[in-house]
Amino acid sequence: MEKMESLRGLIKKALQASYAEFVSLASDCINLLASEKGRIGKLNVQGRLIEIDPSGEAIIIGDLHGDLESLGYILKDSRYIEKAKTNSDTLLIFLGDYGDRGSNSAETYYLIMKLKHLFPQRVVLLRGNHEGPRDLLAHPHDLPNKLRAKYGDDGKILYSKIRELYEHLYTAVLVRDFCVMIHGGIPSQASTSDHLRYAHKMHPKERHLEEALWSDPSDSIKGTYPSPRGAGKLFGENVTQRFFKLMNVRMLIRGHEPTHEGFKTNHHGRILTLFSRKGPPYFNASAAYLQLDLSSKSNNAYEMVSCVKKF
Ligand SMILES: [Mn+2]
Repeated sequence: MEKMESLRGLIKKALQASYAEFVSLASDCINLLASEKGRIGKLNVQGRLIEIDPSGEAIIIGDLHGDLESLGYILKDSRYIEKAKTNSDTLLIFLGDYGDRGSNSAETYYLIMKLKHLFPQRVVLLRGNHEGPRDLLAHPHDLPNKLRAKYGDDGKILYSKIRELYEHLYTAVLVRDFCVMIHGGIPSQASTSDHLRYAHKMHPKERHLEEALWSDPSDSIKGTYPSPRGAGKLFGENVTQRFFKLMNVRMLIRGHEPTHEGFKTNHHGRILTLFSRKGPPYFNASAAYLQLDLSSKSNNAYEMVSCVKKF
């Protein structure tokens, strides 16, 4: 099979997968994630935190929200499938928010699970607020309707499987001495890295998970402020600095906010936001992904602009 055809083949499969294929992929993916603990290739898994050493390369993808076309573009442009097949150790890291809003939520889920299944040691799936815990799920949440429209009553079973998958998605990635990746923002009350690692177990008693999935940075406040989203918080630069000291990092890479250019910076470049989808309801001019050298000595996003791939 030609290399480029295999990406095309994967996308075709995502569009045409039967209920039986989809549900069995979801089960496999849940079992795979449930079994991940300790050292897996370059990944070191404890709780819902993945730690990696600052070496090698990563392709980092922000919110997709059902935009299969943009995901296909990123995989093609980054030559990710070819790299993964030829044993390169390039990581593919998704920052969460896979479904809802776009026209291909079901297919996007199929493809991200398929990638995890094909390259388990090289694909990381973070949890977004659209994959939140049962008491705190984002709206609009049209994934169940999309599954029902495509698979009929079987779509309901498929949806409950995907809800089960949410419980296994990761809260954060820590690249030691460099950066942390989280869907939304910083857990402002965290006083140890375990608060990130086990945020899923402490929820809803503690708000670490809620803030990780929902919060947004603000350049005009100190401390935290209630978020207009109704969950999570707005957090100022002093909160970011305190957390960076705790985690021994100098940058946060996140998704969660739509941006007109596909990316934006906050807190003097210490926070980089990626938005990797196009179309309604935001109609952003560009989307972007990040091709990052994990051994980078960059101190802020301004020094990483050449790694931001706009499309
Ligand atoms: Mn989000």
